[in-house]
Amino acid sequence: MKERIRALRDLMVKKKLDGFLIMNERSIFYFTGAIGANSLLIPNEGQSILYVYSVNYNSVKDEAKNCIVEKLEKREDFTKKPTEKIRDLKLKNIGFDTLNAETFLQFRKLLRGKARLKPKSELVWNLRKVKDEEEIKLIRKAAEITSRAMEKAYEIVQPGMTEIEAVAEIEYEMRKAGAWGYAFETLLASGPRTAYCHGYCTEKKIKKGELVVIDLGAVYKGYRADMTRTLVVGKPSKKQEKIFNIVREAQEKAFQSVKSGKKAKDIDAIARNFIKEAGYGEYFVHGLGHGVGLDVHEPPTLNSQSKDRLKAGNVVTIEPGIYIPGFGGVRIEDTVLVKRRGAERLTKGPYALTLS
Ligand SMILES: [Mn+2]
Repeated sequence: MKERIRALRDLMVKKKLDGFLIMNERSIFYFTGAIGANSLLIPNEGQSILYVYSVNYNSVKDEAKNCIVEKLEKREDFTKKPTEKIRDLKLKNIGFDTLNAETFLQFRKLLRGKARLKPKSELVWNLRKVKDEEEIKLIRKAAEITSRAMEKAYEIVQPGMTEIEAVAEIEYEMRKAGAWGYAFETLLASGPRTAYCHGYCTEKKIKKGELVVIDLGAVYKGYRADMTRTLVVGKPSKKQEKIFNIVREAQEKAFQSVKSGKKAKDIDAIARNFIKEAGYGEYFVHGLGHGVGLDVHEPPTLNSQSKDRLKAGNVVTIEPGIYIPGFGGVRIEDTVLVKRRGAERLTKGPYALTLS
């Protein structure tokens, strides 16, 4: 983690910043390993300072690395101490990641023109989107737990059970396999509801012969994985099989094209053109994928507008889908590690409509 602060300081020098203020809680965790602090001030040299309200002081003090921890008293204005520090250190150009408008104005008022605040979240994202060895280890573990839960899903989904009942079993399996939490609300949609890209789960009973889309992810020590499979309870119809095979092949083709140096939009195009040529272009209604790490949706983005170029160490999802209103949908998603040559699937598991 020390290297992460050093790496940010290198970027700060290039951008002529002599300080950086971080308020995004996952980015604070990224640099310090602590959860529950309020803000982190990283001057270009010397100690970084982590500000934390008294309620979380003890835990943050125990967890935080590479910084000094300063307590904020109950109801104290959290902008006061950092601004005093900025003025003491005579910092002039401060980059920041996420401040809401109110907080930004409050900082600006207290700084009284002595320093300028500049939105520079991209500097932090440039670091966070290229995972180091430690992070890859944790995402790998999150992905293993996720894959295990997906296998379980194929075993337990039965006609007659509600979507919520199925999710209960799947989430229990994730916990038993070691999940610290869920990367997002587990989605399980059945029948026509599978045509909704974000279908959550309901009291609807799963029926024989219906498509079931399951989108789940585990958290392990702060890191996330993301995975989707589509299955049919019972015997699939010809049309279900056809759509499934198109999505499956689109996902495989896109995955095969992933490697360091490739433009994200070109990978999106490979899946998109394949689905288009199969006649279902209008039903692939979202981007191909997104970065995964401490957040479940983070840079880089894989869609037709993306300006990102993939780099070894990126962890991204590859998740083409076809959603036909009234009929249903199919999505297949894996979390994938970008390597210098090619890529590696971190989530893996059944690539079939049924387990037989
Ligand atoms: Mn996803």
